[in-house]
Amino acid sequence: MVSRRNGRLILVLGDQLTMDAGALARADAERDTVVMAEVADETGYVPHHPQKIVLVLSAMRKFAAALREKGWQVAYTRLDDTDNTGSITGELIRRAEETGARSVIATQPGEWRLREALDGLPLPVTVLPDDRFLCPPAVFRDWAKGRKVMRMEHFYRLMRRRTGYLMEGEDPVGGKWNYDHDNRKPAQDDLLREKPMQHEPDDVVAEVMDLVSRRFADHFGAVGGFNFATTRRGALAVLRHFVKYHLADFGPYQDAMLTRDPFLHHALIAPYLNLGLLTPAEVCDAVQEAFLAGDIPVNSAEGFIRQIIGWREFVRGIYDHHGPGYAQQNALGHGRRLPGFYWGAETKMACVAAVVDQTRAHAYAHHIQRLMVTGNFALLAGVDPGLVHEWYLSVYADAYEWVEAPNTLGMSQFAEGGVLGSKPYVSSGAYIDRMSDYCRGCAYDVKAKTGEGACPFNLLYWHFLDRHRDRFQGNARMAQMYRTWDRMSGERRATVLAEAASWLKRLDSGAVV
Ligand code: FAD
Ligand code: DLZ
Ligand code: SF4
Repeated sequence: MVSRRNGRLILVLGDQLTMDAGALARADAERDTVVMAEVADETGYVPHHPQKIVLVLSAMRKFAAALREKGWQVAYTRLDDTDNTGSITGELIRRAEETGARSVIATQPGEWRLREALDGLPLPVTVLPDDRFLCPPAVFRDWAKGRKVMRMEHFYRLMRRRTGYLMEGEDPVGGKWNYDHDNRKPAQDDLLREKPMQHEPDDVVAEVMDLVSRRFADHFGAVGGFNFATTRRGALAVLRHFVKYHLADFGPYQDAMLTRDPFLHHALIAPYLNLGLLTPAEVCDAVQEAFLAGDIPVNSAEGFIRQIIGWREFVRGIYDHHGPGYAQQNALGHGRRLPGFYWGAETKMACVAAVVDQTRAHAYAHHIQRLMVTGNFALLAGVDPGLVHEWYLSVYADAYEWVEAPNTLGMSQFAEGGVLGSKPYVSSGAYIDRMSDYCRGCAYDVKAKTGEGACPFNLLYWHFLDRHRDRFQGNARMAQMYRTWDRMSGERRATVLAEAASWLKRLDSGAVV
């Protein structure tokens, strides 16, 4: 390592792999040293899916090589290096001693945990905003000021106006802000659906796969079947594939679920956006361009752009705005332990089994599977949201706390008490039956509300509403549900609650349910 006494250390974290953003954009290749480090603290804060670790480490190694090709001095630490200190701050201190650099420039880390660690570093650190996001922190702060509840739909309109995506002057294209009314079609088997791109492991990926399968053999999931792009070029190819083959049908089928097709018309780009291999702006540009060329219906283009400039930017703002400790919230006081079937133990619920199986195989499930199957079940059953959070943060290739925690604790588990969503996302089995083919192959009967073989989602739905009556019965959006519950005879309500309680008891006993 060349000594660079007048230079600075430029920290590039595993999810900051963007050439011309943040700290890298302001650094000087002639005198600064880029620090990248594979460290046990990052590979171990949750039991990440092995494919996620392979993805992050392979992408980091290739990004470091690309930086060196451009003339940067990169101090890169591999996980197995004998002098690896095991933490990002430890590696910065070691590299400062080695190079003589006396200060650090960093792009703000996504997670509060690392932001706080950098604050405690015994070196001067300049933390620059992460300018890959489309909404600057000050704009979100202004928008959020004084709001007790924050609704994505309101924020989204601000973002449409700021970015100009799908706008005609001051008005949204086609006259409506949201075309979801035209979406939400159930899935149909479609043998002609284009399959996801294949990414054959090259030498770098193969080496990391070997490392990860040795070191993380006890984690949920296997490295085999790894099928992610690990470079910017590969990520751009995935984006182009999506726009060409799937974007047109994205809107109508985004809520649909099929046992044998985990991907349907989804984009599969979240891992790349979150690593920095793609930027949100270029993704939206590609979608808008296809729309303007006349290839894409407005409901698909709008629905997709909303996910990026709406939901993705919104959850980032919420996470930042809340401050540290977001993941410790538990407004509903739920405390059940996470059932073993989330980690692959047997369950008779075909929907849960299908989502967990594909999660293990691909480190992927789409939004409605996360929200309305595994998330819905955990909420209905009253699982400790901290454990649910840890599961989502572990098992998905796109999972980073800033995006995962608001989705899990805020949207899915109602653990922050309704700041992000006006009502909990709970449903009985009927919703899953309408949107998927899961119920056809299930040991339970989705039509049965009580009795032998009744779908657990049906029982637990009423159990949830009943046990949280004080909190939710005044919520206008839930009034209809309580009216339906109250119209049932006292005897029927007692049967539902007793059967739900006994089902939960079997769950807690470890029986296969
Ligand atoms: P598509 O369905 O094709 O959507 C396109 C893009 O929109 C995604 O790539 C993503 O960047 C963005 N997007 C869509 N919905 C959201 C959302 N709610 N929040 C933020 N961005 C969104 N997304 C993550 O990126 N990381 C996570 O850790 C994560 N955890 C989640 C946990 C739960 C409980 C839930 C309900 C959702 C979570 N999401 C998370 C949001 C969403 O499920 C994923 O972004 C999406 O499934 C990724 O697959 P895709 O790229 O095929 O997305
Ligand atoms: C997710 C992850 C993993 C598995 N490993 C590393 C690593 O070894 N080194 C690194 O710099 N980053 C890694 N990451 C991404 C970080 O966890 C991520 O930067 C923080 O969660 C902040 O968002
Ligand atoms: Fe899931 Fe109930 Fe349908 Fe079975 S019957 S797949 S448990 S919703």
